[in-house]
Amino acid sequence: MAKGPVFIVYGSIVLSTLPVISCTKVEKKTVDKTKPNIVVIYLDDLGYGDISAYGAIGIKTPNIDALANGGIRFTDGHATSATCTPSRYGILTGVYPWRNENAKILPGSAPLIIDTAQVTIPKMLKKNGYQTAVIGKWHLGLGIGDIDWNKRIAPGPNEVGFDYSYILAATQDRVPTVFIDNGYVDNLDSKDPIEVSYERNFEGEPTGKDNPELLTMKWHHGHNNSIVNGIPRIGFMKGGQSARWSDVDIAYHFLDKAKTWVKANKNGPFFLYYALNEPHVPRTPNQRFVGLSGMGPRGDAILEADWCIGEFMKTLNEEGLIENTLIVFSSDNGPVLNDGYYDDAVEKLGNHRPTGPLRGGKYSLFEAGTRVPFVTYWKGKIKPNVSDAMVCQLDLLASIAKLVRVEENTGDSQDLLDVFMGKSNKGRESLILEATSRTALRKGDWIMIPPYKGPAINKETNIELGNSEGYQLFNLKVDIGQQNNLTKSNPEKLKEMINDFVKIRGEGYSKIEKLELH
Ligand code: NG6
Ligand code: CA
Repeated sequence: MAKGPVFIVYGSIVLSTLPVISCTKVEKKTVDKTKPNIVVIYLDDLGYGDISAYGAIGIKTPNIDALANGGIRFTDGHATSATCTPSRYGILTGVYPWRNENAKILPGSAPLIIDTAQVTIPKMLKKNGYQTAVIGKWHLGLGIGDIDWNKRIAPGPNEVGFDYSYILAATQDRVPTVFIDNGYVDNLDSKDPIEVSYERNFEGEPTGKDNPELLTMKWHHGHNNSIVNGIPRIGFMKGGQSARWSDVDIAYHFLDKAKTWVKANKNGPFFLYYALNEPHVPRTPNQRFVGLSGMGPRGDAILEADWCIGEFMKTLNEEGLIENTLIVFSSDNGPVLNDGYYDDAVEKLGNHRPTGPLRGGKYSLFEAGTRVPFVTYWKGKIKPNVSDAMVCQLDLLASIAKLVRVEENTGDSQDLLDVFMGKSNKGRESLILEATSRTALRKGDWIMIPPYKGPAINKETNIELGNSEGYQLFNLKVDIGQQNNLTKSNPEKLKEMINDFVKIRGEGYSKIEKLELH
């Protein structure tokens, strides 16, 4: 929380033109220019083609566009993974998620997967005088197993560097459907304790599977356990009635918390990880946004998130923080339409292409799995531009360390501060991409996907996963849609890519079946 008095801050030029008023004491706060505020705005399952600044035609996202067009719009920016938990692990720790075998999509009751001794962006910044907060979706586990949701839940975000945490534990479709405020379930009535299980139902509690008559949203695959607000979820819960969230108010609630926290910490420096839940399932836009996109709840949820970002930016502006705040905007993985509920995402899509020109989607090793909207914005400091440099969310840790002049690196995270600031176009040379524990190598314009067993297309989500019996090699410069497998015509390149891949992946590669190269 804010400490000390609130000072009026004048830039030196303005100050020198001010008339000297003898009896008014003007206190000048020295703004530490080496310590700007940093805000990461992180969406959930937003695709490369989902916002107008990235080419969407059927949907208008003016507030995200303002960031993208007023900052650097990266065309080759990546999440570390094609699903949530590993990407969030990567962005906060600067470590490849495939190094941590627990960095997989987690149930709501899973233990914390970040080691409390590990470096994280908030921890590094906190040590250097920052106030730090996470508001929104967590999905990195809590506690050490067997959580009692009626007591303080720890370790969690507060134990890995966040001074303040206001989160939903996992996902909107997983229990417990409650907010957690600095480790305590918010609004919990001790006379109605909350119980959670991912193994079995609590006696007498209705489920999506057995009680379809109670549902306001129908499940398509998975999502047939406990029912909260008419929506069937993953996992079982009981009690905690007063603490249960209202699905249609989640976006507002997090926005409100984010604005309040920024105002209370405006004297900075601060780091806010604002992790919106949209457009992840179940898509429950507030009434104000229902029907606005013409694409059903998925499109409406994107418009709602865009509006929240606009409101949040207004707060930064009103508080005079906009010129001293670096904003990073991105998404945790690529898009999916049918992720387990009937919500018209497929039926009402029209001409909209959530993946833009890319192949695959969430869960996929093809580009649309990890290539996501990625923007850096800093009014007055970053000149608007478009960058084709390859960058990854993994690189924020080392780059932010450089920005605030501290020595910190993890080996995996690369210092790309100049690229993020628009001073250089030299991004990463190579990057390991991950999707549901499978990995591939990106190097320059090339991507090599090793052979993986498993279906080519997931029948439920209808997404091409990137599995194939043989190696796949694409040159993205001429084939962004990954249509031409060049393994046969470029055996030398393939060999080089396999060698580099094995060098980085090490023993993890043993899981992959090596096929003969012809
Ligand atoms: C999957 C869920 C999906 C979503 C995903 C996590 C089923 C059938 N599917 O297991 O709906 O919750 O996990 O998404 O249950 S993520 O964006 O948090 O990675
Ligand atoms: Ca996600």
